[in-house]
Amino acid sequence: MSSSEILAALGLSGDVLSGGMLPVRSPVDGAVIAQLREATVADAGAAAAAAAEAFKVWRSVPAPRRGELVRLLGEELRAAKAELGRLVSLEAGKILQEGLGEVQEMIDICDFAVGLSRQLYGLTIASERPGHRMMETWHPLGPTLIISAFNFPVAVWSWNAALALVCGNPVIWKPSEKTPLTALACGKILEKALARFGDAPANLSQILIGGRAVGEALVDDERIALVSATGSTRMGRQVGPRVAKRFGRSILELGGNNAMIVTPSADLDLAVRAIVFSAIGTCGQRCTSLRRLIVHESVKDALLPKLKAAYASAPVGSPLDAGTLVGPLVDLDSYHRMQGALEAARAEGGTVTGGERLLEDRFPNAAYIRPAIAEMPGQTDIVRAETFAPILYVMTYTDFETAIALQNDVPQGLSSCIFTNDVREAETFLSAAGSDCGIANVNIGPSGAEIGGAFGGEKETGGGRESGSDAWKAYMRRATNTVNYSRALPLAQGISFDL
Ligand code: UN1
Repeated sequence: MSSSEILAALGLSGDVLSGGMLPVRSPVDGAVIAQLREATVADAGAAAAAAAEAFKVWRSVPAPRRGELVRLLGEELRAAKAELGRLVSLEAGKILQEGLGEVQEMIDICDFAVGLSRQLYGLTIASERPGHRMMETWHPLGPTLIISAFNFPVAVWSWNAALALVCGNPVIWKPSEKTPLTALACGKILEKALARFGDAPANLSQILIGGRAVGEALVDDERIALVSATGSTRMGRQVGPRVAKRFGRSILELGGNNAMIVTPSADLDLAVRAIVFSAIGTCGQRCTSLRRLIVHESVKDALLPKLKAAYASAPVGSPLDAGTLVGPLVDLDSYHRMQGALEAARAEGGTVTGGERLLEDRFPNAAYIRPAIAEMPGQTDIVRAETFAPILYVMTYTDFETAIALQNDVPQGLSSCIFTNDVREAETFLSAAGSDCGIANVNIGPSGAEIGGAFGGEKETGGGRESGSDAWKAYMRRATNTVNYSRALPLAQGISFDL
């Protein structure tokens, strides 16, 4: 299937794809597959105003009815899974299996959100006053801006959109400039669901393709109640304070520098499989990708040769070809950043295996690389930085406390894991004195989280939580209500205030 056939199958063709100033390049071969028109700052203001209007209607639609829209979205996504998965591959460069997995993640969150739409419950709380009842009510918050990154171009939108929509909030989506086509395709899919739904307000969902100026205008707009931004820590450092300045709310999903501790009792075969998937899957471009391996010195010699053999034999190639496990980096800039990091690793005393460019003859404008392993003398500066590429830094430890200290001694705090069959080590890792990350796993890798749990992390990862558990609460405002059904007016704290 050619790129135009995939796009046409998703309802994208003609004028929408040409005539603009924003070139969309496929990481598969670097070819320009569309030339899109970008939104302006004025468009951003108009979108915020339209979302505010839509909110006035949508907030009063009963939540289970709002859930019906998301149920229909889930149905349309099921119908479009093959094509959308393929477009994700084409536009983001991840292998088809992972493109399809990403669409499945969208379907899963829709299912979750539909159930949630019949819950969204608050508490009743014991009142200290006779004849009084206290309770919490959760109300829609307001227009929600979703800023998403290229690496999960559609799933991250759906985590936010599915929850925001059932919670009663209109959504505006500013996708990565590297992956606007998948966003437009999702827009078409949602349009189908909206048509079947029937009476949703206009502009319940809007997509703005644009750069920084458009993003900034939306981030600063007081009509946007919630900004959910996924991307680099650098981006979050700008977005977070700007939203806070106007007392808006934000959910930040920023960098990760995820580690695995491999202990002497670990099942090494299991560990190797988990390392390979989480370190080289998505070509190391997940925010949950494994970047640091903290291995007990007694097992390093058993583990590393197995790992190096797996790295050497992992098929690198077009993500659309069956059998490929490692697709390209998103672009050549990423390739250069990866080389810079490997140079720094060498300068800091590391020994690097892999990392070289591949398939340059066939794909001169694309960035295929052999994933790299860098054996480091310790947790040096480059190890503490997130490089969005498949570089696995390997360090050793002798005592368990040092392993946990190394795990935590980075600025980021997204995901982490331990491979051990020792219950004391496992529980210590999960305890208050263990991993400081938002995600901490035992005997599975740090990436590939299910949607049922809250997703996000601490420190420079930004502190936000999306997806499952009670992450929905960030999309709603809480009201505490006290109702007096007595004929008296007792005051709290026993205060007497009689005239
Ligand atoms: C991301 O990389 O931005 O846990 C999200 C995972 C996926 C989501 C990653 N479910 O790896």
